[in-house]
Amino acid sequence: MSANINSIKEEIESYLVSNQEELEQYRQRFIGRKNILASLFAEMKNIPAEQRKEYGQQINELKEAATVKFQELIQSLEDEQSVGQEKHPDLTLPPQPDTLGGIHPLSATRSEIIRIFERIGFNVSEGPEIEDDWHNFTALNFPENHPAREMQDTFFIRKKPDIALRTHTSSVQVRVMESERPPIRTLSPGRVYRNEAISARAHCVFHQVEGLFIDEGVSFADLKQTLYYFVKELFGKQTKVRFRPSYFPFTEPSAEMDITCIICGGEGCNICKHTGWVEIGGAGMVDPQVLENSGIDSKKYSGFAFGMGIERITMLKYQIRDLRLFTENDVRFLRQFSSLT
Ligand code: 2U9
Repeated sequence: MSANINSIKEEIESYLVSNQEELEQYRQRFIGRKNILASLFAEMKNIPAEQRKEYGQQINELKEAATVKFQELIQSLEDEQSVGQEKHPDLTLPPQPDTLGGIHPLSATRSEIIRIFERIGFNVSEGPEIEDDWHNFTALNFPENHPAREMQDTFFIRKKPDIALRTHTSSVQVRVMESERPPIRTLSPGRVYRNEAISARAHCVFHQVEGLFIDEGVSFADLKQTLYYFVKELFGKQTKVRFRPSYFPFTEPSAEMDITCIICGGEGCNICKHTGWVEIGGAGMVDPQVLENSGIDSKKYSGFAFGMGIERITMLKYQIRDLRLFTENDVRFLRQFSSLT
C-alpha cells in the first residue's frame, strides 16, 4: 500500500498542465468528489489497526500536497498566459504614436511678441500678481476716486491698506522704474485680474503684455515707429496702423491703436464690423508725474508705453471667436495649435 501512496505522491509532484482542460483533469483526479485519494481513505478499514494511524497521516499529507499543487498549477497557467503576451508581441502591427502636448496658443503669442521686441533691445520683466495700492494705482496717477479702484472692478484681498490682484502689468513697470535707471526698454507680459463677468469677449483673468521705453529725448515718433515695426512683424508687412486719441491716467497724450483687419485686409467683414479696422491695444507718452513718482527726472527723461491683451491678439491672429476656449482645455481646440512654437 505504501508503494501505491508513493507513486501517487510522485504523480502529483511531477504533474504539469498546459491548458484549462488539463487543469480540470487534475482537479477531478486529485481534488474532486470521486478523487483517487477517496479510494485510499476507503481502504482504511482493511489496514491492520497498529498501522492505521500512520496510514491515515500519509493520506492526509497526500491530500494537502494535492491541494497545494492545484494552486500552483492554476498560477502557472495564469503566468504562462501573461508571459506569452509579453513574449510574443505582434511585430507586424503599426507603431502606436506617442501623444505629445503642444504649446498653448496664448503662450505661443506671448513668445512671439517677446521675440519681436527682444530684436530691438527690450528685455522681459516680471513682478507679483498680488499688488499694493501704490504700484497698481497711485504711482500710475489713478486719482483717489477713479472707478478702477472700486470693488466691482478690482479683486481686493485686503482694504486699508489696499492689497489687490493686479489689474494690469503696469505695476511691474513701476517696480522696474523704481529699481533701475534709464535707459529702460522693458516688456512685462503676465496674468491680470479684473472683476468682470465671464463671456465670449471678457474674462476676469486674462493676459497682457505692456512695454515701456524711457531715455533722453524719446518722442511720440519713436512710439509710432516701434509699434509700426511690431505690427508688421506680427501680422505681416501689408498691415497698416492708425492711432486714435484716448485717455489713460498714466500717459499723456494717449492713443488707442487699430490695425487694418487681417481677415478682409480693410475691405470690411464681420470681424471688423465692416469698418476695415480692429483695435489691438493702447499707448501713450508716460505722464511726467508718473516718471517723478518713481524717482526718474522728467526734465531729463521722457518715455512711451503701450499695452495690449494677449487673448485679443491671439483671437485676431487665429480667428478664435470665444475667449472661453483658452481656459476650457478642450483638446479638439488645443490640437489645432500643435505646430506652434
Ligand atoms: C507705466 C506707464 C505707462 C501702459 C499702457 C495701455 C496704454 C493700454 C490696455 C490695452 C488692452 C490694457 O489689456 S488691455 O485692456 N492698455 O491701453 N497700457 S499705455 O502704460 C504704462 C505702463 C507703465 C509705468
